This record gives sequence, structure tokens and C-alpha cells, in this order.
Amino acid sequence: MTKGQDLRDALERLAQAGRLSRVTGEVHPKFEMAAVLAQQPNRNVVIFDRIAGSSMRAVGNVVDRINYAISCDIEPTLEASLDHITRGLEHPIEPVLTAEAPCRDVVVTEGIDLAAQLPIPTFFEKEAGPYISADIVIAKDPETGKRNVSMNRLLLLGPDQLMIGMSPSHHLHQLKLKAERLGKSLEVAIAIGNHPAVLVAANAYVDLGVDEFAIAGGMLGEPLRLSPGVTVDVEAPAGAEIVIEARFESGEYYEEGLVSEFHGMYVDYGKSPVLRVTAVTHRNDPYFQFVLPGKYHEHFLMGGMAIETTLLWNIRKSVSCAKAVYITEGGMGRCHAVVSLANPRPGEGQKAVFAAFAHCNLVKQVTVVDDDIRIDDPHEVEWAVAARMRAQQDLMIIPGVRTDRAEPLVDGGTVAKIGIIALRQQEAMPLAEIPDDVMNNVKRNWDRYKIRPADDYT
Ligand SMILES: Cc1cc2nc3c(=O)[nH]c(=O)nc-3n(C[C@H](O)[C@H](O)[C@H](O)COP(=O)(O)O)c2cc1C
Ligand SMILES: [Mn+2]
Repeated sequence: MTKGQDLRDALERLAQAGRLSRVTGEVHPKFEMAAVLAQQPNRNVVIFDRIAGSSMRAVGNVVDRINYAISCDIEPTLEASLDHITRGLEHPIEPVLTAEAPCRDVVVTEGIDLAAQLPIPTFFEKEAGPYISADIVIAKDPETGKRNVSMNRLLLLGPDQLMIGMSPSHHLHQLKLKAERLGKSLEVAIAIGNHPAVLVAANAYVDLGVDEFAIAGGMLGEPLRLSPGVTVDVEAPAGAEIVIEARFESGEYYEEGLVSEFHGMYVDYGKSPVLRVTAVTHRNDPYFQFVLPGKYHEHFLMGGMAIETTLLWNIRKSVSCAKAVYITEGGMGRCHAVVSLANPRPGEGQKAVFAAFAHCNLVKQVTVVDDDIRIDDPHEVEWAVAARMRAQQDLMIIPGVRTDRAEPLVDGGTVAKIGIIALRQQEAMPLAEIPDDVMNNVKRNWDRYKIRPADDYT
């Protein structure tokens, strides 16, 4: 039986696991959707049933580590998610075309009016307007025909116009340049409402020419089903909730002004390209998926879970004893990595630090620990630093390393990076442990102790 590859399959599983919350009162798209998600007390998925000015429902907070595990039917552990995403990187499965496409239940090519059709939220005070935030953008290399998938913020400019945020170092920008050199205008399909595995795959740092949909297929264990475009020669997931088709307006740019970044501050990236929308298609009664951007966990995790897995994959190429990588939320889901090594030889910790910096500009602090440390437990990692790091020789400070353009410290594109080697020494004091057999017996016979909540102490 298929586990499902659509957002709805994930929502079904999440509902069964008790991970859904519904907002039944009316919510305004201007700041209010953001304020509800920001103050939602747990990490449940949140469905918004009634949004002012729209007949469409919305859903946010879909990606969180537990929600991801439930959606993908894997154990809720770091190791399981690393394995799941690594499977996609190592054993990609090519997508297939299908004629059965719920995302084409409704097709609009005339009189497009995005603001009227979609409940697009405005998130932060000083931003220029409403943003579509949980979309994936699909494009094809105009020379090779190879597909690329990425997540890009889309600012609503007019009834059929969007500004698209794209870093000059990302693949979409390179494809746009290629198209311009060939005198063509690049076409895109924008899919909103996707399975968490598809969203994480879109964030994978892989080479130009690698189809992120094939990675998603490898993760899900079945080919992603795609539907051909209606007005563009670009396919979109057949089970997406909403698909917007568009092409770049040649030579047109929009001065965006301030926009939030993952560090929770505003940045000003200047001008960004403009897209002209040629079609909007959607399911019957679709969910408009959105992510609260800025310093919020879903934004951290969509990128962070992909980054930690591609980091592990790349570190292993030069440090084969690398066991796991964790990107912390405190480090904004981007900047701080913890790496565990299994019985490393002298100097392999340092090599892992260099490999991490070489792979990803965003990462600026790498803590290396042994594999007896649970790297997704900040207390255990801090224990390793307290117990095992000798600051005079285990602390690496490497000045002037290339950083990401979103780097919170403004320093001309470079920043000092830190490696913390918190690995056990040969001569370390032995760990004080309770005998294994007793620990196991107690665990096995837990019920025998009749432990119960107590309301008195006498
Ligand atoms: C919620 C979210 C929003 C994002 N927005 C943008 C964006 O506006 N521009 C951009 O260049 N990258 C953005 N990214 C990051 C890219 O999607 C990501 O780096 C991706 O791997 C780039 O694709 P590529 O490797 O094919 O170039 C965003 C990521 C997330 C999780
Ligand atoms: Mn790519």
C-alpha cells in the first residue's frame, strides 16, 4: 500500500495521530494568521477554517520533526529522519507523468486575481505586502531540460503579478540567466500545498542538474506523480493543492524593501524579478499552505532538516566515521551544526569541521562530539563541551570565511567560523554508570514498581 505523497495524505496521518488543531473563528490574513501561528502553544498542524475575504482554507505548521516523522511513517528520531532523507539523496526515483491530477480540478486562465482567489497572509510589520511562503518553484534548465525545485518567497504585486525572491547563488537564478542568454523567458510552475517530504527535498543542497523531485521520490519510496502544465512546459505535483503557472517578465524587477529572514531580523536584498501569472489551477476546496517565516520553527526546520542531511552526506565523503548531524533551532535552523563521530582518529574532528564549512556557507559553528552523545539533546552536547573540550587546543576560530548573504553579522560577505572539538580523550576519567543488567531489568519490569502520581508525602 502506498503511504501517500500528497499534503492530504500527510494531514490524514497527522489527524489520526492527534496532531491537528483547527481555528474555527474568523482570522484576518493581515498579521492575524501570523499572530495565531506564532502563539500557538504546541507544534500541531493548524488548519484555519475561516479567513476574512476568502472562501479558501489555510494550513500552517505542517513541518516539525514529529509531524515529519508521522507524515512519512518513520520513527520520530533524528537517525530515522537522516536515514529517510539520505535514502532520497542516494537512491533518487525519477518522477512520472499522470493524467489523473486533482491539482487541475479547477483551471483558471482568464481574469486571474490572486488576491481574490487565495488567502495570502501579510506576516511582519515592515514588509512590503502579502507573501506566498510555503510554495515550491519548479523550472527547467533551458539548455538541458533538467528540472529544478526550490522554495522561494513570492510577494503579491498585482492581480497576476508576483515578485520572486531568489538568491544569486541558487539554481533558479542560474536557470533564469541561461534563459536570458538564449533570448527566452523562463517559465515556472509554483505548487502550494505539498507533502512535507517534497518541501524538505526542495531545500536539499544538491548540484545543479539534480532533480529535487527525484530526491523526494527516493525519500517516499515511490515516484512522485506529476501533471503537465496547462500554459507552461513545466510539470507540478499532481496532488498539489494549488498550482500557479507563470513566466519571468523580461527585464522587470521590483524594489522589495525590508523582508524577514531566518534570523528574525529584516534584510534589504534590493531588487528582485517579477513573474507574470498565466494560470491558476487547484483542487476542489483546496488548502492554502503557508509557513510563518522569520524566526519561527517551521521556517527553521524545512531548511534545517535538509541541510543537516546533506551536511552528513558530504562530511562522510572525507570523514567516514561521521554518524549523524543535527542543525539546532537555537542556531536559527541554519548556523549551528552538531556532528557525531564513531571512534574518530586524531584530527578527524577537525576534518569534519572543515568539510561542514566547505559544504554550506550558512553554517558557522560546528560542534564535534562522540557517538555516545545524543546530538539532538542540547544538555548532552553541552555536557560533552564541559567534559571534553580543552579550549586551548580544541577551539578553532577561522576568520574571514565565506558566509551566506543572509548572515546576521554584516561583514562584507565573510565571517569568523568556530569549530568546537568536544571529543573524548584516551586518558579521560571513566564514566560512572549503573550496571547495564540492572538498568535493563528495571526497565523491563517497570510495572512491578507500581509507580503512581502522589498527592501526599506521608
Ligand atoms: C520557507 C522558505 C523560504 C525560502 N525562501 C527563499 C527565497 O525567497 N529565495 C531563495 O533564494 N531561497 C529561499 N529559500 C531557500 C531555498 O529554497 C533553498 O536554499 C533551496 O535549496 C534552493 O534551491 P537550489 O539548491 O535548487 O538552488 C527558502 C527556504 C525556505 C524553507
Ligand atoms: Mn537545485
